[in-house]
Amino acid sequence: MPEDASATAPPTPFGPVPTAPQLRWHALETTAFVHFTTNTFTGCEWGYGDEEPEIFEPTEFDADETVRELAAADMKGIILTAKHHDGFCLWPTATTEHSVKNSPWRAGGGDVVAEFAAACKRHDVQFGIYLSPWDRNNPDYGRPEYLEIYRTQLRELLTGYGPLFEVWCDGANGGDGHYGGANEQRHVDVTTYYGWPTNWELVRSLQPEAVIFSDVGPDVRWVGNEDGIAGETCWATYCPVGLEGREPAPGAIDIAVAPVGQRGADRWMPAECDVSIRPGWFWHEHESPMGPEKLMDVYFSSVGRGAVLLLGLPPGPDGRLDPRDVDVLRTFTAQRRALFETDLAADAMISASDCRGPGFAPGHLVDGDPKTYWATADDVHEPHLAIEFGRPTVVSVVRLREAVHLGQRVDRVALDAWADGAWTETAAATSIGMSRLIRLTTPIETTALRLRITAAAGPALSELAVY
Ligand code: FUL
Repeated sequence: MPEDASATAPPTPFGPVPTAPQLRWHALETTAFVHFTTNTFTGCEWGYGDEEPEIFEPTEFDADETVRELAAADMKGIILTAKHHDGFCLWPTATTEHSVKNSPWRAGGGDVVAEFAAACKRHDVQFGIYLSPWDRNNPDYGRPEYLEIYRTQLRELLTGYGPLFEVWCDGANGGDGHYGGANEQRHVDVTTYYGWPTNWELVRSLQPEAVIFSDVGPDVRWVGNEDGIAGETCWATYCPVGLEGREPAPGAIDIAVAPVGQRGADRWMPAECDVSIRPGWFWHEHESPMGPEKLMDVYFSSVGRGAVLLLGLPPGPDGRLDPRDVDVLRTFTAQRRALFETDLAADAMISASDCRGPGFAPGHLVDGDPKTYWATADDVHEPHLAIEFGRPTVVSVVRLREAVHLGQRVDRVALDAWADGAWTETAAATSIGMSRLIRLTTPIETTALRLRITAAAGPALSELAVY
């Protein structure tokens, strides 16, 4: 073996690392959540389960138009509520009469899930499903029999609609409901009733490429709020904490831990930020979307902290996205693209205080290739990078990405700007992971930046971009 061969070997992974489906999911960054059911027609957020299927009549529904709009806003994946808590199924399931097959829409011959799946395929957008475990319509809900029904529904969705990128397991369980006319309270033990390990085995066997989302993963964790805000520190490593010393389960976790995760936890379970563009998840006539500036803040506090954004965009009763929501989405998209149009680091001189060897040069930080990365020797824990622009340059955002297939190695970074012959610390951040956007409160003008890194294991960064 030549003497320097070991010096150019890639770093050994540090701690847990993402699986291939998790890596693909990370790369999506922005995804959309489509909430659509009888609630769209009744004005409810949580339908009781006694809605007549006749009310589901989205006369101008066109999945292609919706998906095209979302794809144009860089939504790389779409998750559809195939069944929400009211139990109304958007596909003609064999398990219940409470579905599109008894609605006037497409004369009972329609399948919203199929139309979305096909439109996603056409527009090169990944497709995922939400299937509410809580079912306020089903007479068997709360009894063991319901589990078979739920699993049959899951199986229908997992086998009938092509590849799914994500299966979304909700933790909400409200208690009262129609339940086939019983109109009563039904409480379940969320830690045991749903038999989650069995359900997830079903997903694994039928859709091995999909990630499973819930409060406890196993692949993607709920961020712990519906505001689109990951922790300022947000580790991709996480071990869910249960309530009152009990096992954690969907619907029963300590939500204070979820936004932050834990450094040193033994699972890679990154955060997903689900937030609706509107106050509610479903369309309501008198509600308005958040503004584009707020949406930009949400982008920075989710994607900018290593999470994936799952943005709720609900169709109205005509089946189409609300023009007001579309306006916000388009403005936000244009502003975001303008902000990230020119990477000022691409033409700068980048140097590093240490380099692992050939193949790991700092030039990989700006080569636009997510597979290449700059890495240091194993025993280097506090290296720095210098970015020289060669002329005064206005900087407002810095983006960093770790080579996450090697784990989350960096503990902290500090960003210095060159001013009046000295370095001045301008910003600092903790967890990096898949993406970290450092947004300066006020843009600065400088000729050079320096990034000081503190890392638990020799860092491996795949990107440093400056805007
Ligand atoms: C929650 C549900 O109760 C809401 O209605 C919505 O679907 C949201 C995404 O998840 O737990």
